[in-house]
Amino acid sequence: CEVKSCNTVQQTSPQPPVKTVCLCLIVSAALRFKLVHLKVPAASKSHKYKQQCYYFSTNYFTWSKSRDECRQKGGDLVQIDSREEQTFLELKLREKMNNIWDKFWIGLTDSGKEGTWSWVDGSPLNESLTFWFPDEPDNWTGKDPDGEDCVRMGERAGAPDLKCWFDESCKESHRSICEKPAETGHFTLKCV
Ligand SMILES: [Ca+2]
Ligand SMILES: [Ca+2]
Repeated sequence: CEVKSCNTVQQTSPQPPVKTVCLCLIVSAALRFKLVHLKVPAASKSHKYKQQCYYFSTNYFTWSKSRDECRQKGGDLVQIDSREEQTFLELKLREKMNNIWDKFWIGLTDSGKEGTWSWVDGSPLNESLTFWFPDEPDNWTGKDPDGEDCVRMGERAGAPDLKCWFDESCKESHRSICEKPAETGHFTLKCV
């Protein structure tokens, strides 16, 4: 039953049966309730994509402090598991950047063993699914003698073939992308 068809019934018969009116009122109320719930993710700072919620922090923190912020929100720094996910994030970051120098930490690091990249959940980086900017990672020691063990992404002008990962000193301050699974609501998956 759609509200539209209910209205049609009401228009064509001046005194519709009570049962029809009641049913229509219930359906309209249910639809309104659903719409209110659907607005929740859009109103918050989180964005839902494929049953995951993403939070784009506006704080400029070191990699560790950024990770702490994500964990306080019940998630962790983002783990990128597919080309689709990288595409979604690469496009979304372009909207989120307030400044040309805005970059975003992701949950990838080689701080455990130099050159061995792993995600924050401990899983190894799939070498056939990487989006390194050309000539990265280079573990450059020019700025920080400890080298570069944390990864950031985001190019306001877009990245050729989505390749925008740079290894950088974990002590640099950047914004970050947090990720957590969407919670199952009554009508829809919610990002809270
Ligand atoms: Ca490194
Ligand atoms: Ca680098």
